[in-house]
Amino acid sequence: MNVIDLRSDTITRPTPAMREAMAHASVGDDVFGDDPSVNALQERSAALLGKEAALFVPSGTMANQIAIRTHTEPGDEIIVETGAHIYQYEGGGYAALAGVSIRCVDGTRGLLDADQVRGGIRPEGGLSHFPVTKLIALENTANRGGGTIYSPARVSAIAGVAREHELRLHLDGARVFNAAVGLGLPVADVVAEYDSISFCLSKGLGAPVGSLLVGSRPFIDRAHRFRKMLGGGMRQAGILAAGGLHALEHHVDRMADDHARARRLGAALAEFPGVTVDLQTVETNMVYADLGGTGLDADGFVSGMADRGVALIKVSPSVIRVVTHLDVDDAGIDHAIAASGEVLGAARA
Ligand code: TLP
Repeated sequence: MNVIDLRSDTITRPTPAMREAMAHASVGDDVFGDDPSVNALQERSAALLGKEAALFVPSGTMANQIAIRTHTEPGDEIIVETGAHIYQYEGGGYAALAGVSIRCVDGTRGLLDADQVRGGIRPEGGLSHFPVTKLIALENTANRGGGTIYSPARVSAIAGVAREHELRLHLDGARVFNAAVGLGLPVADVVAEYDSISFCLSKGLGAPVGSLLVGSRPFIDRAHRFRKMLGGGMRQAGILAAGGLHALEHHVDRMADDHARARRLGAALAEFPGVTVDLQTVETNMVYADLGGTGLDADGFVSGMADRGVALIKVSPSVIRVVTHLDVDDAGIDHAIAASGEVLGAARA
């Protein structure tokens, strides 16, 4: 059976044209700084984002962890929204690798506002009792928020608070190109206020491996040392970088199709009795649906869909997530909608 895989946008396989670009990539030893394809990808990424420099790393998790380590010292504290990938899904790396604590702040639909951020900043002084707030890390798009987008105005207000308190501002931009396409803005405008940005080639952009950490030249120079420390120096990584360069060239604008498909799927799911979808959160390529009123839990729905050739994931006992991407087309979405109807209909019968 040809499975419609909606578990994540990380599951895409390289297209024939991407494989061609990768097969012919010029390579060298990147630990010596000698890989022309890695160097080209780093330069292209920095230029696209309007920053001085970039560093190619194996994963989004490593990019975030290097950023945290580079911006902080052990005993510092960082502020994130409670659903943030950095807090929920990176194995506690902030504590283990950087020795920092996290202050989680509840936002709305995964997004913080300036007042919420201000409320999370530790007072200065205080008889040395408090950890030192050093970094604010936002996520755009916000995965657990539903793939929601920060407006530039909201980011500017938060950046103002950061400046007021001399804090650094990092973006977990695993899906920042989805945000840029969703906003209809150049990605440089979306990231202008941040001191550092991580973004992933291996999600909506459809490359097989790799992420970039982007920022000022001194920041990236320091980050380079931590990449080595974590074992992220990858030698002839130009084969991977070539896939990334191809993705930046050919796979950005097409994300609008993924967003339209997610909206169509979200609207269809919301029509089924007992299913709740907050359609305001469906701004990019994700849909979270609560099956609370259907008589079926998330496990039951996931397994019924698997029987019909549709893969998706459970995120809580009653909530499932679907993600659209390069490897799913309109017919795949039609099939997923029809399969949902069958599974939910069978549960009611
Ligand atoms: N997200 C994955 C899972 O780990 C949850 C997914 O399927 O969505 N930041 C954000 C916002 C992410 O969503 C992810 C991956 C990462 C960072 C980490 O990227 P990788 O998997 O490359 O380490």
